[in-house]
Amino acid sequence: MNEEEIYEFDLNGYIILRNLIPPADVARMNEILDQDQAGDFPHSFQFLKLDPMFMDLMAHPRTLKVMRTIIGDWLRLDHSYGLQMTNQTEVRENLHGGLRTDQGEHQYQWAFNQMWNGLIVIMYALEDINPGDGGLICVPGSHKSNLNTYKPSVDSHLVANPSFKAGDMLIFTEALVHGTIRWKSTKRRRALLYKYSPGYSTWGKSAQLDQYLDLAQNDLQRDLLRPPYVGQRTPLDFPEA
Ligand SMILES: O=C(O)CCC(=O)C(=O)O
Repeated sequence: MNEEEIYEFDLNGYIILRNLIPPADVARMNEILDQDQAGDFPHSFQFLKLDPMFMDLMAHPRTLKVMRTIIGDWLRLDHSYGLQMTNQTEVRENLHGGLRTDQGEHQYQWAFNQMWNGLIVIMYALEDINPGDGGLICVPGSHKSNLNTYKPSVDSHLVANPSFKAGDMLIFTEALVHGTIRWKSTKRRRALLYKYSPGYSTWGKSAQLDQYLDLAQNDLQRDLLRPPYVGQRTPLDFPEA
């Protein structure tokens, strides 16, 4: 991340980076998901096992470069899932997360001239999200809020509904107050979420990652699937971005 990007992430608790997934790959991923869902349209779904391209995305060199700045050299995949909605999808509109919620795991701190984070979300859009479409909402800057007993209402002027295009990624810290509102567009929402943790911690049950080990195609992918530990942990061998 360059200084401008770090400034933006520090200021807001999230940032959008453009053109991560080429259009042909977005189309192929949508095809694979449509085929797998066979006419159903679950709000949340699993996808990592469906095709090697999803494992490749987990280890995307540009993504890992950004994660290195945000989390550090010792990082791991925590869990992944997809989200999709239509304007018929029932949602409990909400804001959740925030600094030191979830047993203190969601963290955001600067020390020794670098940021320190807990669970980080990468949300890749597989369909465009236009202004006012709904879906993900957040309170920019709330990852540094000093009042953890208060959350604004979902329609507060403090709440943003970021828009970004298919193939772009939005990165946010779970220390950011965020949530979901109803999807309003006549087109569907679909996004892939990959969540990364520091190498020493886990949010999900880390044994759930074992099922993906056989699908890992190289040491980098295997290293991303390691359970959390500290002693003798080696940093990732980061690829050229
Ligand atoms: O994108 C959404 O609708 C909500 C995502 C969310 O709450 C999360 O990733 O923790």
